[in-house]
Order: sequence, then structure tokens, then C-alpha cells
Amino acid sequence: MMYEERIILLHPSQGDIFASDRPPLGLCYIASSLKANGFTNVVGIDLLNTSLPDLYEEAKNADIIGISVTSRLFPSTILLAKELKKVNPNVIIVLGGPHASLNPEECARPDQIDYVIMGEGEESFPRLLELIFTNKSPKDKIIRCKWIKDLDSLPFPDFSIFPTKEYSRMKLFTISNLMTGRSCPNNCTNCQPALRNIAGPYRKRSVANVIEEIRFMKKTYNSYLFNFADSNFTLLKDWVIDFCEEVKKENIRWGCSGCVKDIDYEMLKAMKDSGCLLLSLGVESGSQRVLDDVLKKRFKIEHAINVIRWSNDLKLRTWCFFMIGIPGETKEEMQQTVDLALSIGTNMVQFSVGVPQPDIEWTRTSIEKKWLIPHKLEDIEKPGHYPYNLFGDDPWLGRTSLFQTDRWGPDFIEVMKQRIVNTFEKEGWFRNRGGFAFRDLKKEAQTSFKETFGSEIMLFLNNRDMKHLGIASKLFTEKIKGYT
Ligand code: B12
Ligand code: SF4
Repeated sequence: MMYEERIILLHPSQGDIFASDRPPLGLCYIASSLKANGFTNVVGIDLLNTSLPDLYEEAKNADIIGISVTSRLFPSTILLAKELKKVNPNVIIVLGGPHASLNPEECARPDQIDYVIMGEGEESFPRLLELIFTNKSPKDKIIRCKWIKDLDSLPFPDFSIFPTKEYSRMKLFTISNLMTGRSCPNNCTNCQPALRNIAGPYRKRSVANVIEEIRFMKKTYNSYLFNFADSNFTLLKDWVIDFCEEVKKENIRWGCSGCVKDIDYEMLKAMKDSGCLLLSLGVESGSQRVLDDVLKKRFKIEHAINVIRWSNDLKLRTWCFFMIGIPGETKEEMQQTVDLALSIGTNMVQFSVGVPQPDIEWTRTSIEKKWLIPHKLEDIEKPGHYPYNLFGDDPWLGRTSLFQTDRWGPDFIEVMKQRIVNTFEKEGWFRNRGGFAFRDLKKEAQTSFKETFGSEIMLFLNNRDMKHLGIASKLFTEKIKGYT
């Protein structure tokens, strides 16, 4: 059956700090499934590229607006939904995405929200729309998905609903976003059980299916740079090695996020040989006790040091993530983290402050121990109340911790933040939007232009960083011409 009703898929992120250089993958997956199920009138709107007045104009003619919402974006999304209902009282608003999966009751409470879908939308959203358009609307506002068993059975995400050209660095390089598996079976306390409630049980696509999508992206969008958005790309060694064998033939460059625990030299070498330019790793803490007892990470610090050393030997660039302000750690342990970040030898570090995200173990523990400073969800939109990336952008320096533990509280986190800034700047690190970049970024950038047309630099520098470095877009354009 074909349906002509107009469906808007909305990504409500308006802030520059969270600006992404990639179209929202989840909504692109939903778009292709909608089209495969006969819903042909689908548009994507991303508030990074569309103004609010333009959104309201579009909303006047919409039948359905499906919004993807993270916890951080929930309060502003509800305000947005109110405005959308004002311009079009008949429109049906459906919420999906991480916060809808974690907190469906909260999402369903406002009158403006008609339905909430928990979990994956590829099957559940078209099914809901079929019911609505055939006058069989479900009575219950909250709908729970059935997790998709075979990811290979899904149509590839449809990026064409978004203005793909707008998602680029300096309007020159686009990074294609692709996912080879969903969720993660590990049980780190900074992440679970929320991740499995959002993304379901761990599932992996076949190598052949991923390669087919890469070929499709190359043909359709002239893609050359890929980011594998998996939470944990390196989990299955045999899969990674097989994949590297195949992807080598495609002559692409790529980046991914991995977990220290599963990585060895053989895997790193296969990755580097097949075009991997950047590996992001959650090292998180410089204290073995925190890694073992608090975060349940299941790797030794020595192993993390080896992974970075091997990567450096292979000239595979790494980007390590660290956290301070973890409920249960001591002040000394925070300092050990700073020391490790400085000495481990990675190309880039990023610091975050622990946050009370919904449905993760340390939030539950903090509630039990009365360590959580009372706050309203609305507060997370106010400066100073929702600390994420510690040095994500200058305004973040004003953000603070929401934990008052028996050993430290927000005041000490402020001291640590300043100490980290001073330490890294004194060592000559270039501070960028997401943490601290190379010690000698300018030299690295020039080398990388020779080696790979600067593409790995593009994987993690934004336009402002490039300007700061004085990397002229003219030089860049010439280099790219050499490639295309
Ligand atoms: C890649 C990624 C990013 C990329 C996104 C790139 C892009 N443009 O696609 C970047 C780096 C930009 C990013 C940023 C952030 N991220 Co992020 N990210 C991820 C990651 C690893 C994968 C997301 C993904 O692509 N999934 C694949 C698709 C298929 O799944 P999906 O997006 O969830 O969509 C499916 C369902 O949720 C549902 N669905 C989604 N939207 C809708 C809408 C409707 C109407 C319906 C019916 C269904 C539906 O159907 C989709 C298809 O099955 C997830 C972890 C994970 N594995 O899910 C974290 C994750 C989503 N991110 C998270 C966070 C916290 C952030 C940041 C706040 C971090 C920061 N410090 O800045 C920002 C904020 C983003 C924002 N605007 O709110 C958290 C969210 C937790 C929460 N409670 O909200 C997660 C779960 C990681 C974690 N374990 O903590 N992220
Ligand atoms: S390995 Fe990464 S994705 Fe998996 S549970 Fe731990 S933090 Fe989450």
C-alpha cells in the first residue's frame, strides 16, 4: 500500500556545541524503512541547518512529525513540540531515540506528544503509521519495539532526506556515517544498562553487507572518508580482521571507536593497513582501582599504554577519552588520570566530567548514597548545570558537577578543571573544541597533508580549529583536487 501523508523526521539539536558533521543516522534508517513500507512523502529536518521559522512553515503541511530525542535535548524538544502543535494542531507528534527508550513515561506525559516509541524505529514506526492512517490508532501512547534480529535485512540508511552537502568540514570533506553493529555486551557502569535499553541486544552485520553499503556510498556520494559510529567497533577480533581484508580493496580512509580490552597489535596492524586513520578509545581513568571496581572496565592500564605505543609505532593516530568526577573515585585518583592522559602518548585527549545520565549504574548508586545534587531536568539546559565535555567549548568551562560525594563535590571539580587546563597548556598542547589536540599540531597537519591529504586531521578538527591553525582552504582544495 502507498501512503501520501507528509512525514517530517526531525533532529532537534540547535546548539553549535553539539553540531555534528554527519546526518543523524537513526532518522536516516527510519527514512529508508518508511520508504520501503510505502511512505513516500518523507522529509528530514535538522535544526542545525534549518531555521525555526522554516520548520514551522514545513510543519503546517505535515501529518506526522517524528522527533529523535536524547536526554539532553528532552526539555527543549518539549518546548518545540508545543510550538509545532500551535502552528498545526492536527499534526501527530511521535518521540523516539535514546530518551524515549529510557524514560518513556516522562516523554509521554506532555499533551503535545501523541506517541512514544521505545527502541528501534525501523519496524515499529511504519507499523504505527499504518494503524494511524487506517483509523486504527493505538490507545496506548507508549509503544515498545521488537529488536531487529538480522541487521543485514535492513535497507541502507537514506541520507538523501537531509541536505548531505551541508554536513561537511569547510564544505570540502564529508564524512560518511555508517554502523557495523548495534549496542555492546559489556557492562561498564558509565554506560549500562542504558545503552542496551536504547540500542537493544548486541548484534553485528556481516562484513559483506557493510562492504556493500560502503560501495553504495562511494557510488552515490563519492564518499572517501568513513566514520564507523559503533559504540564498540573492536569487540570481535575475527570480524575486524576479516573486515580489514575486504575494506582494503575499497581504498577508503576511516575512523572508529574501540574498547582497549579487545585490541592487540595484530588488530591494529590490520586496521592501519586497510585505511584506518583514527582510533578513539575510552581509557577513562589513570587508576586501576577505578577501572576495576568503579567502572568495571576489565582492562589493565598497562594494556592501554601498550595499545597506544603499538598505534604510535604503526602511525595510527589515537584519540583517548578520560573522565573525572566519577562517583566513587578519590581526588588522588583524578590526578592519576590527568597524569596518565599527559604521559600515555596519544595524539589527542578529551576530558569529560561524570554526569548523572538516566539509567546508568553510577546514577543509581549516587541516588542510593545521596550523592546526587537535586536538579530538575530543565536545569540541564542552563549553563553550569549539565557538565559534559569538560573543555568541549569555552562555555563548558563554566559547567560543573552534579555530584557531592563523601570525598569531593563541584568545588573540587572546578579546581581540577583549571589544573587540567594549566597542565596541558604548559606542555604546549593545542586546545580544541573537544579536548586537547596534538602537541605540535601544525607540524602534524603538514605531514598529514603529504600523507593523506590532511584527511585524518579533518576527522576531528572543526572550521574554527582550521582557521586557528592557519590552514588555508586554498591549499586544502588543491590537495583534494590531487585526489579526486
Ligand atoms: C554516533 C553517536 C553520536 C554522534 C552522532 C552522529 C550522527 N549524526 O549520527 C555524535 C558524536 C554527534 C554524538 C553526540 C552526542 N551524543 Co551520542 N552517540 C552516538 C552513538 C555511539 C551511536 C548513535 C547511532 O548512530 N546509533 C545508530 C542508530 C541506528 O540508532 P539511534 O540513533 O538510536 O536510532 C534508532 C532508535 O533510537 C530509534 N529512533 C531514533 N530516533 C527516532 C525518532 C523516532 C520518531 C522514532 C520512532 C524512533 C527513533 O530508531 C532508530 C533506528 O533504529 C550512541 C550510542 C548507541 N550505540 O546508540 C551515542 C549516544 C546516543 N550519545 C549519547 C550522548 C550523551 C551524546 C552527547 C550528549 C555527547 C556530548 N558530550 O556531546 C552528544 C549530543 C547529541 C545530541 N544532539 O543530543 C548517549 C545518549 C544518552 C542519553 N541518555 O540521551 C548515547 C546513547 C551514548 C551513551 N552510551 O551514553 N553521538
Ligand atoms: S565497552 Fe564502551 S560501549 Fe561497551 S559497555 Fe563499555 S562503555 Fe559502553
